[in-house]
Amino acid sequence: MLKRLTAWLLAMALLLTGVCSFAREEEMGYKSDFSEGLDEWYARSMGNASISVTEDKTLLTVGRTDNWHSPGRDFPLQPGTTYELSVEVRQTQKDEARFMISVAHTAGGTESYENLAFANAQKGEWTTLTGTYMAGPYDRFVLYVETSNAPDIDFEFRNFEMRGQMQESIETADIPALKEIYADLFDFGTAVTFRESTNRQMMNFYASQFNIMTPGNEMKPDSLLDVTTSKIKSIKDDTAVAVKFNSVVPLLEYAKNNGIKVHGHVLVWHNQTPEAFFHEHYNTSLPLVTREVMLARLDNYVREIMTYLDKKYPGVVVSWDVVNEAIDDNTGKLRDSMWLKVVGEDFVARAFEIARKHAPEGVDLYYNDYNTAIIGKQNGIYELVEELMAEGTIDGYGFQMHHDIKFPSVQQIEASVKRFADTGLKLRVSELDITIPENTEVYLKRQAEMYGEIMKILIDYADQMVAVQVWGVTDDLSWRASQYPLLFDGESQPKPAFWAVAEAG
Ligand code: 9MR
Repeated sequence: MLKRLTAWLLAMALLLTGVCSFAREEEMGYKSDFSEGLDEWYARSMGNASISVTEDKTLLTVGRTDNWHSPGRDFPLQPGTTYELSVEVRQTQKDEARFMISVAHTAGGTESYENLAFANAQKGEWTTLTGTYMAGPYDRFVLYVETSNAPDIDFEFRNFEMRGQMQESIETADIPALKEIYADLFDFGTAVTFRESTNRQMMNFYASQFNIMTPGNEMKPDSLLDVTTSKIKSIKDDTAVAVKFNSVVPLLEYAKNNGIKVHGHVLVWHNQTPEAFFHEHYNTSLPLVTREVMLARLDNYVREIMTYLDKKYPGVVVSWDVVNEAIDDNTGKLRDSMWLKVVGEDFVARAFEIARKHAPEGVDLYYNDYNTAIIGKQNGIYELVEELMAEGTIDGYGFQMHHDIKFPSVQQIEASVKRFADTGLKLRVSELDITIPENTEVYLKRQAEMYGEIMKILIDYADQMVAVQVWGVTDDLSWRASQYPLLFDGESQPKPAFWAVAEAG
């Protein structure tokens, strides 16, 4: 306690003395300059063709026999950032030839391609190609200039330009860290989306506050299930499943390299799950698969995910929402969903059984839901959780806690936390945010009070509370941005809510 108080006082002192800044903005650009040589351009996929710099300081490519025989250059592009590209090309052998700027990008060792800018170059005329490219989730980018209908012409280019607007600037006060304030009680975390996960400055800011992160969308079935490859695999075996991780890799990499824990969200959900998952040969025009095929697919899906994560990111993903939001708001029974339709009433139980079978030891499995504070729904969730406890497959319950300053009441929240704590399960708050109608001083104060009151309740249950996570960091990037629900404002400055959470700890 004394240690925490000292840290707090130190942090307050720092607050008075300075600010630290996280650069969110940086013009990044490149313009080719062949005055000293090839400027790191090289002959890529070139057969016997070759490149050289001409007396006029242009880059000349000769001896081509295929459209993709082209000069290329590596660019350290930042996934999530948009780049403007342009180049001037000239050829003297055909009346007209079509040119493209393309990118060869690599993820997990596999190279793939996109064509980004196009123009037809008339014989002997310098022609400009322009285009834009938003860098995807890849770890290597080679930009190159190729043709699409003139495999054997020589050509030259000059003024290859690339401009990107990297990251907006973050200046935030030097404030105490929630992850440190709460270190003796539970992990403190946030949700992070792909765009944020590819912005190093933003991630450094987040990591200064939080020690556990949930991908906001990037571990949901519509991100992880590779429908195209699954379809191909299903020709031989309709239970086969292919998965892909490209949109969550930036977060996993950051987490692995910076000692951040990741909470997996979510294996089974009625939302953000491709309809094709439930159909024969992953083809929505064909009938639904049988229960047996669906369970075998789920088994393969979960195994593939757990195996990949355990191999590439051992210990990083510490827990999973196995099933999310299965209970209907009005009836308190299972909601209508494809899972219910295809697998049947026990789909939640089967999902936990499968997850338990494949999860590495020590990975905690949660059922996650919202509106737990509302009694009808709470009863439904409670019954479901009890069934899972009877099967011994569940480790904990996750309260989403998407609240508003008017609803639910703090008493309702407390009663629901107590009820689930009495089960003896582990608990977590997975998606905390509190909306307000307007961004005014009065509402910000009320919001701060509610955050503080909720934190006091959660602290009372710290023995079972494993983690508390807000659903996003700054109001402008929240899923409910128009209702300012988070701890930091759109300028990344701590709000009264932040101070209330910090003070409660
Ligand atoms: O934050 C997520 C948002 O970006 C998506 O558009 C939305 C679509 O389903 O899902 C949001 O996350 C939800 C989470 O997965 C489950 N609980 C409710 C969250 C907010 O809608």
